[in-house]
Amino acid sequence: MHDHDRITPAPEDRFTFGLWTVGNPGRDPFGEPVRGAISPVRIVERLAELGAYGVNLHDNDLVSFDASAAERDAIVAEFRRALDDNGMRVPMCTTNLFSHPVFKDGALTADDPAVRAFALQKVMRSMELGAELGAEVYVFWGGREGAEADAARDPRTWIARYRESLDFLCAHSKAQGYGYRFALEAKPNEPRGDIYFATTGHMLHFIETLAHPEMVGVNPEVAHENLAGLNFVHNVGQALEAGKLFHIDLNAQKIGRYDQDLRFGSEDLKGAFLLVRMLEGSGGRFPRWEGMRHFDAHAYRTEDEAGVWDFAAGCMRTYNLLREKAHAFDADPEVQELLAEPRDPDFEALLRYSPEGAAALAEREIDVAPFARAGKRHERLDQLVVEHLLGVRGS
Ligand code: GLT
Ligand code: MN
Ligand code: MN
Repeated sequence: MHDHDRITPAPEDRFTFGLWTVGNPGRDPFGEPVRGAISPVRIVERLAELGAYGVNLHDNDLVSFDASAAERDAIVAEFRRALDDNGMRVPMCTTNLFSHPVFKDGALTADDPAVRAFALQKVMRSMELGAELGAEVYVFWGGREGAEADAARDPRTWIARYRESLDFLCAHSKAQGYGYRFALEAKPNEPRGDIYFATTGHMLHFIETLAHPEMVGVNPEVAHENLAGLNFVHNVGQALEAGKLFHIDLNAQKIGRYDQDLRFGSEDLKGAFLLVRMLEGSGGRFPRWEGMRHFDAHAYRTEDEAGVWDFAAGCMRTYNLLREKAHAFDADPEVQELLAEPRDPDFEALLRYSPEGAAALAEREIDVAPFARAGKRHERLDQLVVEHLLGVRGS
């Protein structure tokens, strides 16, 4: 296969974008939109041309908040046609529980039972829309589930409310036969001063307290874990190890800034490389992750529509370039040598617990001096990452 074929995005790469990502008009807290809205039908057509697999959406990315039932049906039918005509799918759907003023102090965790009931009803309708479009993953990002004034409610209160809501919605999905897998997306702050369940790690624990934990996993986002100052590869790795990586939001972020949602790989190229290497199962120690490679990012505010498509193509090309770099890195004999795991059957046997083994280990003399002395050659290993990325090694 030619390099060109491995890098040019194709549906088998499983790239998806949110309607809200390429559709982002460049509004920010200080400035008006800089580009016009791009219709969902046009987004489907252009992304298909660029080699994407599908598009994901919030209910209100497609159907406006106050659309009538008849308007909704017409919009969905037109969108469905565009998907079919362009061979595009909708693998993930979610609910906008953050734009309308009714959600200003939370949706599923709001104090007023009527607001919580409205939020549940909105999710139920949106789940129905997603099911109609073939979505299999349902994302929950609690953008307004948070606080500025923490005196307003005790953490145990919002935790219990969020649990009750998710238990309700899991039961509803089962009863309707939607077959959804729910993916919880964490973020520490923005738009609230603090958002509840700040990180993917918080979500992983909370999931185990639900009535249907097997239905629920996580949707980590590069920028969000970065906002919390955390190591994204470690957090995604923990989710993978737990069998809980149901979805992923790929983008880029400069440390210490607002939530930037930048083009994938445009910052922290080494972090992006290590992430792609892990997701692709490069080196064969662990399997390739089979989920969607979803981009939750948007073009710079300096761009017009042409720049939006440059942005989208860039996300996908960079992912594929990093995938090829990862395979070349793991095929490099020097890398393989540096990564060879030390074997010592005698000590390995002592690591498996048995009462006799523990007694034997307690008595065993271990000469630690050679291990204390030996360097790990991580300087060389990390330099090899840099040399592969800069193209002076590998293909
Ligand atoms: C919003 C947010 C994202 C979430 C989306 C899903 S919407 O753009 O910033 O991180 O993934 O609700
Ligand atoms: Mn996201
Ligand atoms: Mn974000």
